[in-house]
Amino acid sequence: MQRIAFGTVMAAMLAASSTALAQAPSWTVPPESTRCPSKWGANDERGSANHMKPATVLNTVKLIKTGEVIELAHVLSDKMPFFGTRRFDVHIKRTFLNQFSNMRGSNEEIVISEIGQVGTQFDGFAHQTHMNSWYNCFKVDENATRSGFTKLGVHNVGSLITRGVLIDVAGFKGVETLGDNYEITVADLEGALKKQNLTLQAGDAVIINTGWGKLYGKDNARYVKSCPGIGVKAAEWLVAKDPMLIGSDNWPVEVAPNPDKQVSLPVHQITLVVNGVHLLENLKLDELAGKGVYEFAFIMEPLKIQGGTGSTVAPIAVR
Ligand code: UVW
Repeated sequence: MQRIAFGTVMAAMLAASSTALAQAPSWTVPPESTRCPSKWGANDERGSANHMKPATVLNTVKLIKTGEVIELAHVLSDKMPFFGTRRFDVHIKRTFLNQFSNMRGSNEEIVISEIGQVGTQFDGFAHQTHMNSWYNCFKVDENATRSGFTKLGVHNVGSLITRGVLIDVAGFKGVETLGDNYEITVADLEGALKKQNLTLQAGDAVIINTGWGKLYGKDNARYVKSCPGIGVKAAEWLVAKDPMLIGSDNWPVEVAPNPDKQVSLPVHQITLVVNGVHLLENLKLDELAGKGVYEFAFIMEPLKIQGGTGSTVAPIAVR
């Protein structure tokens, strides 16, 4: 009788612990005690943008040899893929043809949109949280006003001019486009960099080509339904290289949905919240990858949206 009871209890305990194991999420946000203060200082709001210094600019311009400029932004229009309820509508205003002798005409437009998080877009640190807590443990509810966030606003970021490195993972794998929810591994990043004969340096703008951008504006439904990209391990590997930003030709930079169904866009938190590293999404990389431009001068400035979470941007690569 006693043996049966003991066996039953053991079986129940094993079942409970294996259920708990099966349910443990693959990644959890580190506690504030370990992620704050930021390595950039207790009151720092700039995070990885602290890499932007006069010496960074001087080193970057040394990479310009031919003067060729390659644009990395998609055109802003209502044909873009949108995440959720985001939109971008242009309404032309043919305002007047004035009656002076020179008959000067004038046109303008009203754009109904959000401009922080549409198109080729830069993510500032106010964009993502862990509950009420941002990068460097600033608190959302203490800094939210009707006219913008009073901490971590994108207007503080300024010009970003640094060495750009394209990691062409699609090229390395010999495909036009990685699979619909392929998680890029550390081995993929290392392999592509080795093939390109490059290593990462602190302060780089690291740009990852997945090939997913080929769907942009062509099959928007598939583009936003899922995407290939980096997962937790590759993100942690990249963050340890201390980049100025991490960008890609997909909508969240990271693989989506995450292979672990219990977590939602964890790379957003690893970069923006935990480590203060900016993200750059929906890049247009076909020309850069097509021409095999792996190292270049990266130049961009987010819009100065007071207290904004991000900015639509038009970065360029110059070589
Ligand atoms: C979210 O806002 C969740 O995504 P993204 O930064 O990719 O636009």
